[in-house]
Amino acid sequence: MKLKKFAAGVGLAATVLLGASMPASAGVTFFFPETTFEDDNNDWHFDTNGNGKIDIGERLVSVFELTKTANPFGAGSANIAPEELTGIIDAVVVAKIPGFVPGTFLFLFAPNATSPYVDGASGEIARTWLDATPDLDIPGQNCVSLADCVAKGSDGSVYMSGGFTGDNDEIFAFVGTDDPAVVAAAGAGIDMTAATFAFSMIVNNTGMDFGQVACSPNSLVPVAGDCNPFNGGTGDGLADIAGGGSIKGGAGLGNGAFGRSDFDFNVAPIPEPGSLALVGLALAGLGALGRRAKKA
Ligand SMILES: [Ca+2]
Ligand SMILES: [Ca+2]
Ligand SMILES: [Ca+2]
Ligand SMILES: [Ca+2]
Repeated sequence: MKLKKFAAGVGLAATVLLGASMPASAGVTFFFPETTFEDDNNDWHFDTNGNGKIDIGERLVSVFELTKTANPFGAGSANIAPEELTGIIDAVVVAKIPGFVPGTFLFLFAPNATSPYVDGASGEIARTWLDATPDLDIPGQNCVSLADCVAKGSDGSVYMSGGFTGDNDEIFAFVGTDDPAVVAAAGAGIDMTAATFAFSMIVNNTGMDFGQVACSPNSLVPVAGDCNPFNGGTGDGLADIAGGGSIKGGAGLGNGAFGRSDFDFNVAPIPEPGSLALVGLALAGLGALGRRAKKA
Protein backbone atom coordinates (compact mmCIF):
# COMPACT_ATOMS: atom_id res chain seq x y z
CA MET A 1 0.00 0.00 0.00
CA LYS A 2 2.73 2.44 0.92
CA LEU A 3 4.59 1.71 -2.30
CA LYS A 4 1.41 2.33 -4.27
CA LYS A 5 0.87 5.64 -2.47
CA PHE A 6 4.47 6.58 -3.14
CA ALA A 7 4.08 5.70 -6.82
CA ALA A 8 0.89 7.74 -6.99
CA GLY A 9 2.70 10.70 -5.44
CA VAL A 10 5.57 10.40 -7.92
CA GLY A 11 3.01 10.14 -10.70
CA LEU A 12 1.30 13.34 -9.58
CA ALA A 13 4.61 15.21 -9.35
CA ALA A 14 5.71 13.92 -12.76
CA THR A 15 2.37 14.89 -14.28
CA VAL A 16 2.59 18.41 -12.92
CA LEU A 17 6.24 18.82 -13.90
CA LEU A 18 6.21 17.26 -17.35
CA GLY A 19 2.64 17.06 -18.58
CA ALA A 20 0.15 19.63 -19.70
CA SER A 21 -0.65 22.16 -17.02
CA MET A 22 -4.10 23.52 -16.42
CA PRO A 23 -4.51 26.05 -19.20
CA ALA A 24 -3.86 29.64 -18.18
CA SER A 25 -6.69 30.73 -20.46
CA ALA A 26 -9.61 28.35 -20.64
CA GLY A 27 -8.99 27.20 -24.17
CA VAL A 28 -5.20 27.18 -24.50
CA THR A 29 -3.19 24.28 -23.05
CA PHE A 30 0.54 24.75 -22.44
CA PHE A 31 3.08 21.94 -22.52
CA PHE A 32 6.40 22.06 -20.65
CA PRO A 33 9.18 22.81 -21.27
CA GLU A 34 8.02 23.97 -24.73
CA THR A 35 4.72 24.43 -26.47
CA THR A 36 4.14 24.41 -30.23
CA PHE A 37 1.32 26.53 -31.61
CA GLU A 38 -0.02 25.12 -34.87
CA ASP A 39 -1.53 27.53 -37.34
CA ASP A 40 -3.23 27.91 -40.68
CA ASN A 41 -2.88 31.18 -42.58
CA ASN A 42 -4.16 32.98 -45.62
CA ASP A 43 -1.65 35.42 -47.13
CA TRP A 44 -2.15 38.65 -49.05
CA HIS A 45 0.42 40.70 -50.98
CA PHE A 46 0.07 44.44 -51.51
CA ASP A 47 1.51 45.12 -54.96
CA THR A 48 2.21 48.81 -54.44
CA ASN A 49 4.16 49.31 -57.67
CA GLY A 50 1.71 47.24 -59.69
CA ASN A 51 4.25 44.98 -61.40
CA GLY A 52 2.77 41.71 -60.16
CA LYS A 53 5.89 40.85 -58.17
CA ILE A 54 6.83 41.01 -54.49
CA ASP A 55 9.23 43.93 -54.10
CA ILE A 56 11.08 45.93 -51.45
CA GLY A 57 8.68 48.21 -49.59
CA GLU A 58 5.63 46.01 -50.25
CA ARG A 59 3.53 44.37 -47.52
CA LEU A 60 2.71 40.81 -46.72
CA VAL A 61 -0.39 40.43 -44.53
CA SER A 62 -1.54 37.11 -43.14
CA VAL A 63 -4.65 36.24 -41.19
CA PHE A 64 -4.19 33.07 -39.20
CA GLU A 65 -5.96 30.68 -36.88
CA LEU A 66 -4.09 28.79 -34.16
CA THR A 67 -6.05 25.59 -33.95
CA LYS A 68 -4.08 23.60 -31.40
CA THR A 69 -1.05 23.38 -29.14
CA ALA A 70 1.30 20.42 -28.94
CA ASN A 71 4.35 19.04 -27.15
CA PRO A 72 7.29 19.34 -29.57
CA PHE A 73 9.31 16.71 -27.69
CA GLY A 74 6.76 13.95 -27.45
CA ALA A 75 3.17 12.93 -27.68
CA GLY A 76 0.42 15.27 -26.65
CA SER A 77 -1.66 17.94 -28.23
CA ALA A 78 -4.80 19.85 -27.38
CA ASN A 79 -7.29 21.69 -29.51
CA ILE A 80 -7.76 25.36 -28.68
CA ALA A 81 -11.40 25.50 -27.61
CA PRO A 82 -14.03 26.62 -26.81
CA GLU A 83 -12.51 30.01 -27.66
CA GLU A 84 -10.66 30.65 -30.89
CA LEU A 85 -7.14 32.04 -31.07
CA THR A 86 -6.51 34.02 -34.23
CA GLY A 87 -4.03 36.57 -35.43
CA ILE A 88 -2.64 38.90 -38.05
CA ILE A 89 0.88 39.31 -39.45
CA ASP A 90 1.74 42.62 -41.13
CA ALA A 91 5.32 43.06 -42.38
CA VAL A 92 7.23 44.97 -45.06
CA VAL A 93 9.86 43.59 -47.41
CA VAL A 94 13.20 45.29 -46.66
CA ALA A 95 15.54 43.07 -48.69
CA LYS A 96 15.10 40.96 -51.84
CA ILE A 97 18.25 39.00 -52.63
CA PRO A 98 18.46 36.73 -55.72
CA GLY A 99 18.93 33.07 -54.81
CA PHE A 100 20.99 30.36 -56.46
CA VAL A 101 17.92 28.99 -58.22
CA PRO A 102 16.80 31.44 -60.92
CA GLY A 103 13.52 33.11 -60.02
CA THR A 104 13.95 32.55 -56.29
CA PHE A 105 14.83 35.22 -53.76
CA LEU A 106 15.60 35.64 -50.08
CA PHE A 107 13.08 38.10 -48.68
CA LEU A 108 13.73 39.82 -45.35
CA PHE A 109 10.88 41.55 -43.57
CA ALA A 110 10.59 44.30 -40.96
CA PRO A 111 7.61 45.58 -38.94
CA ASN A 112 5.13 47.79 -40.79
CA ALA A 113 5.23 50.99 -38.72
CA THR A 114 1.89 52.13 -40.15
CA SER A 115 0.02 48.83 -39.89
CA PRO A 116 -3.70 49.23 -39.20
CA TYR A 117 -3.74 45.74 -37.63
CA VAL A 118 -0.72 45.46 -35.31
CA ASP A 119 1.42 47.99 -33.42
CA GLY A 120 4.21 48.03 -35.96
CA ALA A 121 5.61 51.25 -34.53
CA SER A 122 6.53 49.31 -31.37
CA GLY A 123 8.02 46.50 -33.46
CA GLU A 124 5.02 44.17 -33.63
CA ILE A 125 4.85 41.91 -36.66
CA ALA A 126 2.25 39.44 -35.39
CA ARG A 127 -0.54 39.81 -32.86
CA THR A 128 -3.08 37.27 -31.62
CA TRP A 129 -6.56 37.59 -30.14
CA LEU A 130 -8.53 35.16 -27.96
CA ASP A 131 -12.19 35.28 -28.95
CA ALA A 132 -14.97 33.79 -26.81
CA THR A 133 -17.36 33.80 -29.77
CA PRO A 134 -15.54 31.93 -32.57
CA ASP A 135 -16.30 33.21 -36.04
CA LEU A 136 -13.20 32.47 -38.16
CA ASP A 137 -12.52 29.15 -39.83
CA ILE A 138 -9.34 29.39 -41.92
CA PRO A 139 -9.10 25.64 -42.67
CA GLY A 140 -12.81 25.70 -43.62
CA GLN A 141 -12.26 28.93 -45.56
CA ASN A 142 -15.24 30.89 -44.23
CA CYS A 143 -13.92 34.44 -44.73
CA VAL A 144 -14.53 35.96 -48.13
CA SER A 145 -12.20 38.97 -48.29
CA LEU A 146 -9.21 40.47 -46.48
CA ALA A 147 -11.56 42.82 -44.60
CA ASP A 148 -13.81 39.92 -43.57
CA CYS A 149 -10.86 37.74 -42.53
CA VAL A 150 -9.30 40.63 -40.57
CA ALA A 151 -12.60 41.39 -38.80
CA LYS A 152 -13.11 37.76 -37.79
CA GLY A 153 -9.45 37.30 -36.87
CA SER A 154 -8.96 40.41 -34.71
CA ASP A 155 -12.02 40.41 -32.45
CA GLY A 156 -11.76 39.33 -28.82
CA SER A 157 -8.99 40.24 -26.39
CA VAL A 158 -5.32 40.69 -27.31
CA TYR A 159 -3.52 37.53 -26.18
CA MET A 160 0.10 37.65 -27.30
CA SER A 161 2.23 39.49 -29.83
CA GLY A 162 5.72 39.27 -31.22
CA GLY A 163 8.12 41.21 -33.35
CA PHE A 164 11.38 43.08 -33.33
CA THR A 165 12.61 44.86 -30.20
CA GLY A 166 16.39 44.68 -30.66
CA ASP A 167 17.45 41.06 -30.08
CA ASN A 168 20.04 40.30 -32.78
CA ASP A 169 18.41 36.90 -33.43
CA GLU A 170 15.16 38.47 -34.60
CA ILE A 171 14.29 37.54 -38.15
CA PHE A 172 11.32 37.16 -40.47
CA ALA A 173 12.39 35.77 -43.82
CA PHE A 174 11.32 33.55 -46.62
CA VAL A 175 12.96 32.04 -49.65
CA GLY A 176 10.95 31.50 -52.80
CA THR A 177 9.44 33.01 -55.90
CA ASP A 178 8.67 36.72 -56.11
CA ASP A 179 5.59 35.98 -58.19
CA PRO A 180 2.47 35.55 -56.05
CA ALA A 181 0.53 34.39 -59.13
CA VAL A 182 2.74 31.29 -59.24
CA VAL A 183 1.89 30.54 -55.62
CA ALA A 184 -1.78 31.32 -56.18
CA ALA A 185 -2.00 28.77 -58.99
CA ALA A 186 -0.43 25.94 -56.98
CA GLY A 187 -2.37 23.37 -54.98
CA ALA A 188 -3.09 23.74 -51.29
CA GLY A 189 -0.63 21.02 -50.30
CA ILE A 190 2.36 22.26 -52.29
CA ASP A 191 5.17 24.06 -50.41
CA MET A 192 6.14 27.15 -52.42
CA THR A 193 8.46 29.00 -50.01
CA ALA A 194 10.48 28.23 -46.89
CA ALA A 195 9.91 30.66 -44.04
CA THR A 196 11.87 31.32 -40.85
CA PHE A 197 11.10 33.63 -37.97
CA ALA A 198 12.37 34.51 -34.51
CA PHE A 199 10.49 37.16 -32.53
CA SER A 200 10.67 38.83 -29.18
CA MET A 201 7.41 38.66 -27.24
CA ILE A 202 5.91 42.15 -26.96
CA VAL A 203 2.42 41.70 -25.47
CA ASN A 204 1.87 38.80 -23.08
CA ASN A 205 -1.68 38.44 -21.72
CA THR A 206 -1.48 34.66 -21.54
CA GLY A 207 -1.13 34.46 -17.77
CA MET A 208 2.14 32.57 -18.25
CA ASP A 209 5.78 33.59 -17.98
CA PHE A 210 8.14 32.45 -20.73
CA GLY A 211 11.80 31.55 -21.12
CA GLN A 212 13.48 31.38 -24.53
CA VAL A 213 13.68 28.75 -27.26
CA ALA A 214 16.38 27.89 -29.79
CA CYS A 215 15.78 29.68 -33.11
CA SER A 216 18.62 27.88 -34.93
CA PRO A 217 19.41 25.74 -36.80
CA ASN A 218 16.74 27.10 -39.12
CA SER A 219 16.14 27.08 -42.86
CA LEU A 220 18.75 29.84 -43.32
CA VAL A 221 21.27 28.91 -40.60
CA PRO A 222 22.53 25.30 -40.70
CA VAL A 223 24.14 25.26 -37.25
CA ALA A 224 23.23 26.54 -33.80
CA GLY A 225 24.14 30.21 -33.38
CA ASP A 226 22.98 33.66 -34.49
CA CYS A 227 19.51 33.13 -35.94
CA ASN A 228 19.75 36.14 -38.25
CA PRO A 229 23.10 36.43 -40.07
CA PHE A 230 21.81 39.35 -42.16
CA ASN A 231 21.27 42.08 -39.58
CA GLY A 232 24.81 42.95 -38.54
CA GLY A 233 24.44 41.92 -34.91
CA THR A 234 25.31 38.58 -33.40
CA GLY A 235 22.54 36.81 -31.52
CA ASP A 236 22.87 34.03 -28.99
CA GLY A 237 20.64 31.62 -30.90
CA LEU A 238 17.74 32.11 -28.51
CA ALA A 239 14.49 34.02 -28.90
CA ASP A 240 11.13 34.27 -27.14
CA ILE A 241 9.25 32.89 -30.14
CA ALA A 242 10.78 30.77 -32.91
CA GLY A 243 9.08 29.19 -35.86
CA GLY A 244 9.05 28.42 -39.50
CA GLY A 245 7.17 26.71 -42.21
CA SER A 246 6.10 27.37 -45.72
CA ILE A 247 3.71 29.26 -47.91
CA LYS A 248 1.61 26.68 -49.73
CA GLY A 249 -0.32 27.05 -52.92
CA GLY A 250 -3.41 29.21 -53.01
CA ALA A 251 -5.52 27.33 -55.56
CA GLY A 252 -9.21 27.53 -54.71
CA LEU A 253 -8.99 30.52 -52.37
CA GLY A 254 -11.80 32.93 -53.15
CA ASN A 255 -10.88 35.75 -50.76
CA GLY A 256 -8.06 37.49 -52.61
CA ALA A 257 -5.27 35.73 -50.73
CA PHE A 258 -2.47 34.31 -52.88
CA GLY A 259 -1.36 31.53 -50.54
CA ARG A 260 -1.99 29.44 -47.48
CA SER A 261 0.89 29.44 -45.06
CA ASP A 262 1.76 27.19 -42.20
CA PHE A 263 4.06 28.98 -39.72
CA ASP A 264 4.08 26.84 -36.57
CA PHE A 265 6.08 28.28 -33.66
CA ASN A 266 7.43 27.32 -30.27
CA VAL A 267 7.50 29.13 -26.93
CA ALA A 268 8.93 28.05 -23.56
CA PRO A 269 6.34 28.53 -20.81
CA ILE A 270 7.53 28.49 -17.21
CA PRO A 271 5.24 26.52 -14.89
CA GLU A 272 2.99 29.01 -13.15
CA PRO A 273 3.05 29.53 -9.37
CA GLY A 274 -0.12 27.46 -9.00
CA SER A 275 1.58 24.49 -10.65
CA LEU A 276 4.70 25.00 -8.54
CA ALA A 277 2.52 25.02 -5.42
CA LEU A 278 1.03 21.69 -6.51
CA VAL A 279 4.52 20.32 -7.09
CA GLY A 280 5.45 21.52 -3.60
CA LEU A 281 2.39 19.80 -2.12
CA ALA A 282 3.21 16.61 -4.02
CA LEU A 283 6.81 16.69 -2.83
CA ALA A 284 5.67 17.40 0.74
CA GLY A 285 3.36 14.41 0.44
CA LEU A 286 6.25 12.27 -0.75
CA GLY A 287 8.32 13.47 2.19
CA ALA A 288 5.57 12.53 4.63
CA LEU A 289 5.19 9.10 3.02
CA GLY A 290 8.96 8.64 3.15
CA ARG A 291 9.07 9.51 6.85
CA ARG A 292 6.22 7.09 7.59
CA ALA A 293 7.92 4.40 5.54
CA LYS A 294 11.10 4.87 7.59
CA LYS A 295 9.20 4.59 10.90
CA ALA A 296 7.44 1.38 9.84
CA1 LIG B 1 5.38 44.72 -56.81
CA1 LIG C 1 -12.80 35.82 -34.07
CA1 LIG D 1 22.07 38.48 -36.09
CA1 LIG E 1 18.61 36.20 -28.64
